[in-house]
Amino acid sequence: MKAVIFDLDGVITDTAEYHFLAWRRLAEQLNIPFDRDFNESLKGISREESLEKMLNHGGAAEKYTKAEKQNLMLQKNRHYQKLIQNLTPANLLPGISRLLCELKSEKIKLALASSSRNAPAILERLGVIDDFQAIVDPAVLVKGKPDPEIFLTAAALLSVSPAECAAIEDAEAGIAAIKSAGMFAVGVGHERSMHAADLMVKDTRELTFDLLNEGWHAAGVEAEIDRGK
Ligand code: B16
Ligand code: MG
Repeated sequence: MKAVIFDLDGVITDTAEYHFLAWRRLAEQLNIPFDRDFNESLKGISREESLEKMLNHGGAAEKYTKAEKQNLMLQKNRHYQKLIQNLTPANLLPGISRLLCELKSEKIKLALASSSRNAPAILERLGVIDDFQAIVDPAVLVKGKPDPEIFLTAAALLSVSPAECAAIEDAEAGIAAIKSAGMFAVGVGHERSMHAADLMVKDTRELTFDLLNEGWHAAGVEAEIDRGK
């Protein structure tokens, strides 16, 4: 394991909650039903796709022009940016600060693969931006998660091969992206949405270098058994 690639929302910090609040506010305005269960399906996917899903869910897919949709996304993002304004290092999820320190002292390279265009500002506020050697700019990607492009781009920016990377995600679309990138997938959250991960934890406080390293080696042994070695 030469590199660890992190998702942001739901892994490094709980901005997933702020996305939920901002989308719910927009949904209420548009009279679209919106609950935490539905919100799960928006995790990890882009702003544009999230809006489309939400409008479909409310039977309003054809109701808005392109320009109106741009405006709806702007409204959501403005509210979201207000909510994230007060983030501080205290908003790192439990165990993440320790994990970043452990990975740095093991000389593991770190990259960020977040679909959020607000990611650099968030890392800055959390005080960890300098820990990352690479941050993928989601604006340059052709396809979002579950496509592997974002994780493959992160590996390329770090000059490591995908097989040398582990990546941590809290969204089903993210785990699918990691697996199709040919990387070791670490899932944080409920078994229901994380079943495809190679290693699963319920909570970020369980994430340590030792756990990742052991999981990595165990998966390597299984892969060798699968190949009949
Ligand atoms: P923004 P991640 C994702 O971040 C969020 O999970 C998803 O809910 C959001 O729609 C997406 O970023 C885009 O975010 O509107 O800030 O550009 O989980 O990939 O770190
Ligand atoms: Mg996430």
